[in-house]
Amino acid sequence: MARSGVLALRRVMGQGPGMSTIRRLTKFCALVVTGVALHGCTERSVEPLETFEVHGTVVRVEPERSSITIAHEEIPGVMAPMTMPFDVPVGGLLDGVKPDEEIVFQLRKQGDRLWIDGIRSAG
Ligand SMILES: [Cu+2]
Repeated sequence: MARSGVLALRRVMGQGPGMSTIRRLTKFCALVVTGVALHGCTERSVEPLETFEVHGTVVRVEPERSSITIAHEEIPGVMAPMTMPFDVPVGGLLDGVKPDEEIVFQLRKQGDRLWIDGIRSAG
């Protein structure tokens, strides 16, 4: 289907696209973009957003990668105690956070996605 689409596109380009062809292509692209966007939204909203307050010790802070590695305690129903990196998409959350610091962090889970959107010192 993609292949025939490319062939059709080539044929159109070869003839030199008329105004109506360009309009049709624009409409088609808009539909595809909208479809992808709606699909993405639907998929995301199906997964429940879960929140966990987790205790851990900071191992590594990498603001340039929006990442923090934490030796964390058990997260019931999610995972056993371990040391692992977490995404921290919210800017500024890693400011002042240092290795060996004891923290309580707010972990968000939606489907397979995990990220941290809150960090405070446990001391
Ligand atoms: Cu883990």
